[in-house]
Amino acid sequence: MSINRRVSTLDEFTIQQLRNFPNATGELSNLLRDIGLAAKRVNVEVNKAGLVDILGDAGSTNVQGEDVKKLDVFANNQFMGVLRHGISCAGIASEEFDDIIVFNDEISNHSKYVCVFDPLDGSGNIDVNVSIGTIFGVYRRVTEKGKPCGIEDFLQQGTKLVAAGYVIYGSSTMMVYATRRGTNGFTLDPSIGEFTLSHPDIRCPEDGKIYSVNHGNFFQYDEGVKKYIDTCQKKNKTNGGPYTQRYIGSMVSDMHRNLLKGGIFMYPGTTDKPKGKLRLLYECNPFAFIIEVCGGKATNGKQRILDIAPGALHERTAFFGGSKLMMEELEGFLLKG
Ligand code: P6P
Repeated sequence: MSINRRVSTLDEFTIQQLRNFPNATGELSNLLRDIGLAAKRVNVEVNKAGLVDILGDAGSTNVQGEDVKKLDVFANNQFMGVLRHGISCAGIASEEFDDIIVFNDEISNHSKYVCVFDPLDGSGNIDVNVSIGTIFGVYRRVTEKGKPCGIEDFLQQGTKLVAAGYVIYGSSTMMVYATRRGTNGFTLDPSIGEFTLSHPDIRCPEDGKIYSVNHGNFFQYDEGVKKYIDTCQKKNKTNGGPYTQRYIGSMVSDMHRNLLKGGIFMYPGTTDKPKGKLRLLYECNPFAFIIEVCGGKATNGKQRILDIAPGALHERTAFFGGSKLMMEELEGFLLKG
């Protein structure tokens, strides 16, 4: 008997969510649809990135005489543009800007949410055709509605996130987002130009056999991290292995694979960079939120990522996140040191 599975587009899904919660204002659904729209526009340009010679390199003008923007600047402008002209967002914090961007118009000042973005994470991989992604988080503003948003709206702990997600521009383009009610993945169907529900209710397997870390920094890691990596390499059929090491150098890609298949992703602090490389607000908090909604764990090695009180927009943190049992084994090594 064929299963008549109704395919939901992102718009249909978010509207259905709204129907399920009649008290909702619809602002979050609108915001997520806005992000989906911007993602589709970014996807078009990312897919052309290999044609730089024809389209012109960033900073040049292309055959149409248009200024060619760096892709991450282009991506940033797309996400900022849809949110500025939407009804749900009072302002954004982005990797591309030193300070917050306050939209400060009558409608935006009455909006309920603010967003944090890494508009195009891993953009250094574009010229070698490796998957890259957008990472975002959504907070309910804490400043008074009717007035412009402020820095305090953005320096909230990750536990205050209302939603978080990412877009992966890979072999297919997917948008994955989590709310407290669950995590769902939508694959872009080019035939209709819509994100369609392809991965309902994503759960991170409790255990896994994939560990992701940059081995190039191995000798700069703390002893506990080195001992855990050493243990991963020694896993075999008799002790829960063998493990495989997978590290693409694109957080969205590494995290997406580990989320679906089970695994652990690590960007530890090093002697050169004790707080690591990844940014708390718009890389680590969104993924920590998604991982926890999916049943996994995420810490900085000492503290739950979502509990960290941000002190600055672009502060960095060490990041360990993934399958619950793998994280608990790692934590044992970190405790011993
Ligand atoms: P490294 C990309 O530049 C990024 O911010 C993440 O997407 C990725 O996980 C990490 O840096 C890779 O850093 O130092 O291992 O090249």
